[in-house]
Amino acid sequence: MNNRIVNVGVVGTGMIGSLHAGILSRQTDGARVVAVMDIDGDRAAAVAAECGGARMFTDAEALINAADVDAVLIASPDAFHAEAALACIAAGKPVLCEKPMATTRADAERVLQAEMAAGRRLVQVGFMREYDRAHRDLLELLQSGAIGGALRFRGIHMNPRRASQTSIDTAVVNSLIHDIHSARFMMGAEIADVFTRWVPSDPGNRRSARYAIVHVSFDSGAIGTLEWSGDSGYGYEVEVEITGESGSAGTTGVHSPVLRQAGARSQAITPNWPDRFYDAYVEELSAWADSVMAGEATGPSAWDGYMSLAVAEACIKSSETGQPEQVIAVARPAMY
Ligand code: ISE
Repeated sequence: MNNRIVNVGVVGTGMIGSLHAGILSRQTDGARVVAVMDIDGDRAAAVAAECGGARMFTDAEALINAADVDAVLIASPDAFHAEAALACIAAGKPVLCEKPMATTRADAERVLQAEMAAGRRLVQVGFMREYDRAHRDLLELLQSGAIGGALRFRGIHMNPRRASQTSIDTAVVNSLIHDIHSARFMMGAEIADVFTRWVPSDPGNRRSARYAIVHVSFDSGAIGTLEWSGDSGYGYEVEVEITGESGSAGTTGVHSPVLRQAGARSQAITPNWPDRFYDAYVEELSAWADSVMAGEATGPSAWDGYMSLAVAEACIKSSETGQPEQVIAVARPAMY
């Protein structure tokens, strides 16, 4: 790495990969995109051109091991995240791995163990809500003691209708995993057990998911709910509300101006997550570039990636057994 700018390789140039590549090229002072990988050559070529002529690869390992790539951003489909993260650790390269870090607890544990064997943090997981102004302000308020100890977490995560039917397993691992992480970082506690209830989107397919509520208990004694919709019918919204011993505090999901007109009071709602969290992605990427430059990963860690999958696995088990389920996880290693 020359010591002024981080040369990034982007694995996966779909919706989130191209969003990251655009922000890294245009809005992140300390980074530039020098390589992109996708099995879809046209998509890779379009993103490479937008990044000012990045090199194109069709093989993730080749990009990860390329000598001119200092750090890697993994934005391929979820099932490929763990192997790519392991290849980055083996190459000793810092990596921002989109969530989920893996699709199973066992694979997440492989990434965790590999990073521990490397002896230093290389992995940051893309839980971008940690960089969202509304979430940061709320966390600061909680930490100031303004509402006393937290008793209850409520997460609300409304998605517009998804392109294809989502199973409860995918809803948890791909989407509700954000709320699992939010609950952990906002409450400063681990989730100990979960109970999943949901409404199928297709009455003929019990495991399809339209709306889910997961009840959680924390190891601090607090309780909570994670509410998720795969078809809100109105747009995209994420909110957090925390009840404390002496008050309650929450984010507002909607930031647009209040419009009073023609006998109505209204506020526009963002259509989907790239609009709602754009600023958070910009913050996340610039913090990541700074951390790569400083030589030490910061932000959501491989431990967060692992724990979120341990909770996700318990949520899926609960959906199968119809009972509350304990979260099974290794003890938190000293490195985290
Ligand atoms: C997507 O992958 C994201 O990460 C979004 O933040 C989330 O809201 C959406 O449900 C996911 O599919």
